[in-house]
Amino acid sequence: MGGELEDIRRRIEELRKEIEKHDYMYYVLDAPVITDARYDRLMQELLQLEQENPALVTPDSPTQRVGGKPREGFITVKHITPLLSLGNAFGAADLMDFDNRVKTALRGESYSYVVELKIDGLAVALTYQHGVFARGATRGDGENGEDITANLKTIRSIPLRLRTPVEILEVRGEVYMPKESFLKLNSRREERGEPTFANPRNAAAGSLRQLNPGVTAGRNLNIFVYGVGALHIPGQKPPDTHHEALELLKDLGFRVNPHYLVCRDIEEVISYCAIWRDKKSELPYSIDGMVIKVNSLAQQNFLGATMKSPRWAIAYKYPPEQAETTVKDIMVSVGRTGVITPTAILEPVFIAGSTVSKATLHNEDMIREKDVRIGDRVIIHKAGDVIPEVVEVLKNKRNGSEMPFAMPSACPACGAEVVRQSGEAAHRCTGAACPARLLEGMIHFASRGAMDIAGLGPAVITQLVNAGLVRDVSDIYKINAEQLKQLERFADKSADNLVNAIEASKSNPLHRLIYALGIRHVGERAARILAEHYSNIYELMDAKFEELINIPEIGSKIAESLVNFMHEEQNRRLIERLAQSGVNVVAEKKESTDQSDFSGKTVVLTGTLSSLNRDEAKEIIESRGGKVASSVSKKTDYVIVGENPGSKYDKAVKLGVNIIGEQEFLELARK
Ligand code: 1X8
Repeated sequence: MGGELEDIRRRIEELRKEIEKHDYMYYVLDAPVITDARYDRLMQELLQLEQENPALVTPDSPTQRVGGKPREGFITVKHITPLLSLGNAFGAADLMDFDNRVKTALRGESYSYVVELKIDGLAVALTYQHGVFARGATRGDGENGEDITANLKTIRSIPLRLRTPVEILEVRGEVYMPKESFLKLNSRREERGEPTFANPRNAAAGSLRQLNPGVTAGRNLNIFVYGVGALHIPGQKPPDTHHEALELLKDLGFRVNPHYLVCRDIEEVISYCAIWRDKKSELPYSIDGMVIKVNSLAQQNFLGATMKSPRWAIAYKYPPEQAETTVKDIMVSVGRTGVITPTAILEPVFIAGSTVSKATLHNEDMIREKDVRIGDRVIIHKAGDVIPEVVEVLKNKRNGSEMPFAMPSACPACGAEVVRQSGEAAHRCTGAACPARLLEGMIHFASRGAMDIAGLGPAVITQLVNAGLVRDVSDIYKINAEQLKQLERFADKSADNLVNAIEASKSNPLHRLIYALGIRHVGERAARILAEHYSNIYELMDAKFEELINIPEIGSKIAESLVNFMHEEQNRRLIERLAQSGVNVVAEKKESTDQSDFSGKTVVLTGTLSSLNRDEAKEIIESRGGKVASSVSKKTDYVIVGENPGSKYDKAVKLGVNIIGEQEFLELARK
């Protein structure tokens, strides 16, 4: 059957070439020639063939861009040739000085320059062996960087194979995040209550430093390649100039920024830099200046480098664009996680390509540090060319009418008390029924670790909120099937199922309710501990700080947050309403719903557990009278899920089998 395998091999190669071509067209040239659907079909066919013939999978296959597993950390690697940093020029005079140094050193030889955009991202070095992408590293300290190969492979404009196989090649480039992707990423993070990135550069850095390449893959990073380290192409004349090197990089399949210009003298350089100072805000990515390089590679070589930077290149840094305006007001808004953010309302000014009428003030400390007052004249800029910020207050322009600002003590959305917990910069609304936090709070309430109401996911919750059926989580228990059936996409059966699931959640053990309330810092484990310590929710509502911190594993952060939460009247009323609807608020005496051992139970393990191996887990289960099975069925009692679970996990979800994590498993085993 060798012929058949040969056919498969040939087809795989054909598909890879085809996919590479389209990746190149789409990601490097920005000129796609086939539809997404056709591209997906090619990829599907390749994936299938590789799955059936694992021996034919190679690391340079387009299927391997996001194949990597999460790692523990990054390995340090030494660069073949060090990545130097550039000297800086801040104006035309500095450029003239640079030109004079070059002129003197070259003793009357003629020379030219190449001027390129200076991308505001992270420098990386890519190494190719025999034409295959072998390693990618961060700049690090210039001598040694971190091996981030798996993360770089997710960037589709980085070729995994060169269009001409070269024995050894090292190229340099700048990885960046487009402005638009950055804004989208930040708003997604804001919605989820995760900290946002200050600028696209930090976002790119954070994305490249991910231990899980799957996360990097979702971040829409891109690269411009701008330099060659080591290069030898057999039978081909090496480039004489940087300009030729850029052309060669393009031929090899790299994404090279198109806006470079060969200049005959420094005057041309200066006027090209001036052009981009005015046009840079039109670019879909941030640049922080221009890079000027002596064109001839022989002359570059001759000029050499100092300890820190090459003598043949310099970075021309644009002054950050700033504008002066007036703070008309300071407003606060409540995010979906309850964080209260102050924003300066500005007299509109044009800056870096757009009119700005608001600037984030981040938090109280920042306002205090800069002493921003309503009525102040201020200087603003755009962090990373994107996010408007107050740089400084022009205090000498004050006339005494300016008003200092204080964070509100009551939430502007619901009136609940606003607190700033020790060690945190943010103020937060403590109201669990705050309308600004409603959606997020409700999604958490119904989620798996919490009240675990099947069928009440984010989409349905959004529908319920929009239809005005729920104003806080206690309203969930007032919904009836008739109301649900009025909603779009609700059939009789699904409405009945949801009502049943809601009803069933009333008898959840107390720890689930405590966790479901979404009290900051009170996770599943803390909720369990609290539920074991108190006999009902009322005791917890009146618990004092000193009492709470004396409970093992309950620290001051949790205690402070709990006391704040229970202190808020609307939260107490919410708990009261839940209790009145029949939600269980009483702790069980010694576990009734959770099994105390595994006797007679069938258990399936999937994924990697962090604290014990498979055999050890099996031993624990068997020693407690349980049986470990290899596949999930309706008869399975528990599926224990570790890191990177396989299809067994999906199956368990589908069949509604009890899924428990490592922590919970160990707790059960301890009983
Ligand atoms: C840094 C950068 C260079 C270029 C573009 N963007 C950068 N951030 C370029 O050469 N086009 S060169 C460079 C460096 O050598 N440190």
